Parts: sequence; C-alpha cells; structure tokens
Amino acid sequence: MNHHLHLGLGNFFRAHQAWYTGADPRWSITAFTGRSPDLADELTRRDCRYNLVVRGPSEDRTEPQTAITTALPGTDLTAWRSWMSRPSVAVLTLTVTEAAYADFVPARLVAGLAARRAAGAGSIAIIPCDNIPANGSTTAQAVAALADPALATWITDNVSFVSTMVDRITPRNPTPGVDVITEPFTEWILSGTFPAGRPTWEAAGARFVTDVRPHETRKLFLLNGAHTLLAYAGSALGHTTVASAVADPTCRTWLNEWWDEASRHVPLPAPELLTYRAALLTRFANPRIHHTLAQIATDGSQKLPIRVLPVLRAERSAGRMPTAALRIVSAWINHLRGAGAPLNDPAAAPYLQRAASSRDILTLLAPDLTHDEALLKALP
Ligand code: CS2
Repeated sequence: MNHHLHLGLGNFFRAHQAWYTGADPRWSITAFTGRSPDLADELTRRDCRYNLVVRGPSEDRTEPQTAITTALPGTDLTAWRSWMSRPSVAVLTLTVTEAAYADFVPARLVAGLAARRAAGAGSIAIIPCDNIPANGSTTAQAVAALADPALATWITDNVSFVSTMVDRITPRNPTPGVDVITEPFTEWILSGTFPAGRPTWEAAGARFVTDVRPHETRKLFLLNGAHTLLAYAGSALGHTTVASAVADPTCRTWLNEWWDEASRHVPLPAPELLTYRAALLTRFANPRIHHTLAQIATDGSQKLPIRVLPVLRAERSAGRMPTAALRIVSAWINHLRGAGAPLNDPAAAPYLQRAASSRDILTLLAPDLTHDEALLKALP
C-alpha cells in the first residue's frame, strides 16, 4: 500500500485532498491533526470513517469516505517522525492555515525530513494546500532557512515542493462529530513533480499544470478577496452568513466593484473570469451552506496581505484610487475597532494597540504605502 501523509486534519482536508485520494484505492492516508488533537481520537473511534455531506442548493448527497486509515494527534512528534521515515509515504499534503507557515510548520517539516533522511526512506513530494501564493516555493524557502547545510542538500536532491490552488467551500459543521459538510464545487490545480509517485488525483478531476499562478491569483483575489469583503463590510451591515450578504443588493454592488477592480490583475482571459464570477455568485448564494462571516473574518491580518493588498498596490501603481480594495481595508480597520464580525486574530495584537490611527495601521500592514497621503485620506 502507498501512503499519503497529511498534516492538518480539519474539515477542509476531509472534504478536499482526502476525497481526491479516495479516487485511487491503491493509496491510503495517515493524517495528523494540526491544532485539535481530540479529533484524532474521535476519528479513530469510528475507524476513520466519516460521511461527506455534499450540500447542493436543493439537496444533500452523502458520500461515505474511506481513504483515511490512521488518524494521529499532531502533538505526537514520535509518530510524526516515524511516519515521515516510511519509504511507502510518497506525498505529504498540508492544510494548516495561512498563519501556520510563519509559525510551527517549517520546524515540523524539518524534524520530519531529518528523520526521513536518517532512515534512508528516499524522496517525497510536499504539497501545501493553503491559500498562500506560491505555496510550494514559500514552504521550500521556510524549510531551507531552518535546515542545517547537510539536510538542506539532501532536501534539494530528494524533496519536491508542489504549488497548488485548492478550492472547496467547507464551513464549520455546527453539529459535533466527524462528518463534513461541503459544497458540490471542487477544484485542485497542482504544479510540480512527484519523485516518489502520487495517487491518480486526476481521476477525481485534479489538474496538473506547468504554472499554477494565474489560477491561484484568480482564486485568491476573486473568491477569497470577495469572502473577506463580505466578512468585514457585510457583517458590519448585520449579515452573519455569506448567503445572506450576497442576497443584499448593496453587498452585490460591492462584490461586482471588487471583481471589476481585481480582475484587471488576474492574467487570464476576460471571458474565463466572467464565467468564474458568475459561478462564484451561485456558490456564495447556496442557501443551504451556512458559511459564517465570523469564520471567514478570522486571521484578517494574515489574509489581507495575500487577498487584497496586491490589487491595491497594482491599482496605485497604475495611478488609480482602488475604491473596492480600499473598502475592504477600511472595513477591516473598522472591524479592529469593534464593528461587524467578532475579532479572532491572534496576530492582530500590534494592530489593536494602534487601532485608533489608520496611519499606524497602514504602517504595520503595508509599510511601503505609508507615504501615500491620498490613500491615507481615504481610510477611516
Ligand atoms: C475563506 C476560505 O475562511 C476563509 O478565509 O475565504 O476558507 C474559502 O472558503 C476557501 O478557500 C474556499 O476554497
């Protein structure tokens, strides 16, 4: 049996990568939790079986999932090193949230790779699946910065870092248990090599491309940026879910303004972007997916620089005042000051200390823009 190893056993992984690996019966998954060790016990008690509830606008489709065969707590470093040392493990996927790449992930990977090298277990592909640009090379750099020179050389020769765009809206399940609720739409685009082989993810619709960047930009700006707009500006109007916000004509106008502005900076043909926008509206409007704005509003200080600021910068460089990007930044500043969805962002502490001053906030968020007086004037 070939093994797919995973770190970050949350809902998104169980609705996305685990579902794709389920299409190839020659592979099984061992998954470590990121931050909630209890989930490993709960899954183990159920033999790692769970249902994926694929929630369409009018009905559910229940798909029993069997690809995961072992669930382990992320706190068990001995088990982590031991699994990383198995030659049968050919791929390692990660879903650990944006914030974790600056935090525990590089150290965890270095510990695992050092054990793998010592065991002579051979090459492996590392496949980050979080919403950060160039997630493969970003992870490679973070790992290289921590590895000693001998390990760094071994990594260069034996480890590939694959960049991916992942997409499937998977809200937190309000009912306790291991089942996962997700939307029918799913997309996975990967770019990179798999030196020890991989599951036939294309059997479930994954696409392998030479350059993932245009797709990643499309998704980060148009989907995630729009989510962030609704999370702050929509919640300030009193909405609590994505579906309720998109039913509001004011939010719809804001969404279209953001999409017009952001689309200028996505290097894909205009008709493709218009089709994607239309599909996003349908996905966001799914009345049976209870995707809370509070969930999306978490970790804004980590998400804005990825989803929104590149558009803002590109528009300023083109000499324009980016009203839609500014609306999102302004709504986030108001959120820091108590408006809309509750604040849940451990990395926002420095912002909170200076929340009264937009100039100070901008200095922390985008130091390169601090001297843009016209921009500052437009902030609350
Ligand atoms: C959302 C994403 O919570 C968030 O920040 O924008 O989790 C989004 O639902 C997924 O990226 C969809 O694929």
